[in-house]
Amino acid sequence: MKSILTTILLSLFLLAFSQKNMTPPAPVFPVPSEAQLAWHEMELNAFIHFTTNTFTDLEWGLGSEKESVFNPSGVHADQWVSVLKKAGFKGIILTCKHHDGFCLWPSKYTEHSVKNSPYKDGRGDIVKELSDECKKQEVKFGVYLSPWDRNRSDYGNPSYIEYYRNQLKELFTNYGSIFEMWFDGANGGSGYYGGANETRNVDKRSYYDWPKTLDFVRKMQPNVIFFSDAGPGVRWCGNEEGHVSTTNWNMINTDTIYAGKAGIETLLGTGAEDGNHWIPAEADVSIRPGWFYHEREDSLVKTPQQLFTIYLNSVGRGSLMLLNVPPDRRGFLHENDVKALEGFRALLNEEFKTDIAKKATVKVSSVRGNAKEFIGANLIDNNPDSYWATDDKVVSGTIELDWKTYETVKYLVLREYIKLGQRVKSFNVEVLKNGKWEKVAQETTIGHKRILKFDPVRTNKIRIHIADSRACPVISSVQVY
Ligand code: FUL
Repeated sequence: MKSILTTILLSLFLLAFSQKNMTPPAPVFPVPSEAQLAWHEMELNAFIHFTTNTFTDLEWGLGSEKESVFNPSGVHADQWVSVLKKAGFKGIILTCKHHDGFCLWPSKYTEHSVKNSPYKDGRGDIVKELSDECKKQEVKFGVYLSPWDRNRSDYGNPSYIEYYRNQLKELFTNYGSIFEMWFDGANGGSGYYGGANETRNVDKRSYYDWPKTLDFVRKMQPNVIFFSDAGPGVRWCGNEEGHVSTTNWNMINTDTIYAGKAGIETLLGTGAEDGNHWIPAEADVSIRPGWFYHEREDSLVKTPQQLFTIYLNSVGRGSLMLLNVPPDRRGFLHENDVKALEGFRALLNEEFKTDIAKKATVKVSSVRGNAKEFIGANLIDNNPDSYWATDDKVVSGTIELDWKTYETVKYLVLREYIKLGQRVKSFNVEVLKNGKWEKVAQETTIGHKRILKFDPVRTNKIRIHIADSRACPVISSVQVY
């Protein structure tokens, strides 16, 4: 009887003990919102730059262009979406209004729009055509509405802000769900301004009254992600070449930055380990030298290899690649751009074809509470919701993958479980070569995804050593190609 009682007590004690250790790691703040998590998962988004510039061969229209210059022989939004979707892009952001102020939808607040152009005899609405097509082909739709408007006579006055908000209302109530809203930091300077032809500079910090404008939009669509230099949804990465820093924190201190502030490019690329808000970097880049279509750039379309390098330097550093592919005057994505995108997709498929981590034996230095919820095998189980974690006080650790035979290793892909915050500060990678461990990488952050490319190496063991972390490391996956 006594021994039964002892057994029961012991079991209860063990149960309580193991329950305690099964507790998942507490989040390290700040953490991403649901909408930001969904944004991270997209990885590849496309930009469409299309306006009067496509026909005047400019990059920044003055705002004085006649509506009649906007004259595409067609608008083949079905082709834009199908080409981009096939290449793996999950969302498309359209320049509904660029700096020239010309609107691709028939806004009732201005005459400077498609409604006064020859396109469909003024009955066209390109925002509708593209958003409908996105819905049909299940690609997310986003909008770019330039805060700077070189056409408006009242740009610089309070009434322009009301105009801008009225336009946001049109976009956010008439075209279905919008996943991202792009607020370009470029604003203020010379322009037509309703015939004034002068230079106008606004106080970028206060003129737009962003908090109020964003609240206004959130009331219409609460899940929208706001892009601007400084967020608050996602931040600019500090350059337009499609790369973020190798150290890339998803956090940044919002009290030190604002949209349009000069000299913050480096900070935007790295983020800040002690940042008080989760505002990940988005890497915007064009497939051509310019953002708008120019025939003279037909031979300058980036090659699949260049696009792949951009992918490694953006997505592969925990960021998102926002690639601009501008339609031409026929309203098509040009054949050269389509070919480059097909080549890019083929390269991605080829380089990341077989994940050899799946057939490896995983050894880890320690497991949180020795609980099966947090074991090393979770790293290769293809389940984004499972992860390997250590005990709270353990902020370093090792993951080793062993294969039965020699393999050629070219890429290592790591992911942190960012729902609980970004943690890893420093790690290195070694491979076993001729019986000796050889260091092939010394790196800092991981984040949503980190892809390391090596000179192909033959090995049967790879070891990832996390040297330091803001709290116990929480790693959701390891892939090897
Ligand atoms: C910049 C703009 O000035 C370019 O024309 C383009 O729209 C790019 C995405 O953002 O700031």
